[in-house]
Amino acid sequence: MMPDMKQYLAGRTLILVSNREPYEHTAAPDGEQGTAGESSVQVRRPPGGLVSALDPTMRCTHGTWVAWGSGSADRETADAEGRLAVPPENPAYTLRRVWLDDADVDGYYLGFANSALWPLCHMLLQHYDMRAEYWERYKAVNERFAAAAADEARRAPNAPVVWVQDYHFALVSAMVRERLAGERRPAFLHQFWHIPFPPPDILRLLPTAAYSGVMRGLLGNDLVEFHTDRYALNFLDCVDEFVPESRVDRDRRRVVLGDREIHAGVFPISIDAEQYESLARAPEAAERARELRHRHVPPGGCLGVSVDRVDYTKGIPERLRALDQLWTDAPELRRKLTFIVVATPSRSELRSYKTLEEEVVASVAAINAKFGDAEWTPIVLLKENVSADGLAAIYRAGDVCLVSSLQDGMNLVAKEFIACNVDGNGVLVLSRFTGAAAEIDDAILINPFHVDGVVEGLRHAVTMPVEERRARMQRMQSQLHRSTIFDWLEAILARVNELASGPAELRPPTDRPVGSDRAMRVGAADASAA
Ligand code: ADQ
Repeated sequence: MMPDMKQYLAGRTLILVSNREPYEHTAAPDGEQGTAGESSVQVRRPPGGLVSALDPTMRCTHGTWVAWGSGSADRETADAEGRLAVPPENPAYTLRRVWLDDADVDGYYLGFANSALWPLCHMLLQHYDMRAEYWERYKAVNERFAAAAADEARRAPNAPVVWVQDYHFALVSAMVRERLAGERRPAFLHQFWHIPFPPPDILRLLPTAAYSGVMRGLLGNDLVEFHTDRYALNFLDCVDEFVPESRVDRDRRRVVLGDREIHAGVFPISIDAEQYESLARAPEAAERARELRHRHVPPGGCLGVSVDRVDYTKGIPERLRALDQLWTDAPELRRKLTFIVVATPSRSELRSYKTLEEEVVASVAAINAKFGDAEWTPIVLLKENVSADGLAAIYRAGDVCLVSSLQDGMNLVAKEFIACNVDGNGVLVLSRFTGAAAEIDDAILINPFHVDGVVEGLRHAVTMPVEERRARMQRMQSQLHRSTIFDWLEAILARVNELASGPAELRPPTDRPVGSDRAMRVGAADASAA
């Protein structure tokens, strides 16, 4: 359940910076234009756990969310500064849109973020592609977001807490800090890094200016948050190596740089477990799950499921290779084990992603031709974006969920499967190179680079006695319900509150609301609620 976030902010104003926006306005396609006077603009809420957890936080804390205005009707629905009140039906906070042109998207988003940082952080070097232009655009776009965030910090009625999301904005916090230098109310700056953080030998494959810029940019934060301790330690190793004037204290997960302290924290992200569970328990999901099994699984058979964006980090070809080998080595599992593979295209503008999509389609067709027959299709490939209740039904139908990421910051699919396994006897086969593997004790861990090991893991899963499956799933579910997305949020904001309040002698001159009386009263009420 959503905790009361206001108490953790203790009267501070939250300014969130992310690439994706929580509300996107799009012009309706031509055929759907309303008649004169009717709005032809639609509001879309991008799916995803992060937006669903952060939007209620923003609603109750009334801050500002700075994000890329990517919708076709975003400009016409915002003011000259890109600001608008959201949610549209019941405004509670400000969305500040930052505009990007095609060259920005190519250089900053598809370029430096997704062709350089993404493959390096996942240590998949064969996909690394770096150009000077990417870095230049990345700096320029980060500067634009920093300018917007700093402007919002100045406008904030209370002392600002700026929370930057992810690898798209490695430079933003240092830029905001510089822009706000000398302000009466210092901002507290922190950043969540959603993907793995690589060791120094990998990060140094960037040009010197870029790896040094990334590390110095991140040190603009007061706190940098990771999913696992391994990523936090890699970060500290990179600081040690690339920022020689800093002092790294690994035991306390801390860096001293000049007169500042920068903390590295471990906060494994999670999902709204109750919501997924209730979606899976709904009668429609039960019906859809029955239907899926009836259509695809021979009587007495077993259903495996997997769900991913098509991304080379997710190990989809490796998974298909393992299934091919499994049905080759274990003919008794033909016509017994069916797999539903949900693989939705993403970042298709990049050639490596497009090639991967084609490879997945071709491999599935080859496997189906090799083992399938008129009555049985071994792999059912779903390429569409599936709604949350549709996904819940697929997870519910599955006896086995296979997550074969080559590297993955956390992997939320593993947690969604656990939440939706309402019959309580599913088995999770999980890559040991996911953040989730550091947290979930009762999955069958596999190395996706090692086909024989994946085959072995799958055989173990499909032959596991029901009592063992139930016992493992029950433990995984209790663990998940003790650590949801709200616990994640609460833990981070509690840590921010602790660090931002700091020792009394170091507290900012005014931690109290400035400006209007109304802001003063809100701050006072919030503090007393804590
Ligand atoms: P992603 O790489 O996107 O996230 P993941 O954590 O698995 O990976 O989250 C994907 C989300 O998209 C899940 O909620 C899943 O249900 C959904 N999804 C996938 N395919 C879908 C489809 N066809 N239709 C609808 N929904 C679909 C990044 C990092 C991860 C980290 C998260 C959160 O790469 O390691 O866990 O951020 O920090």
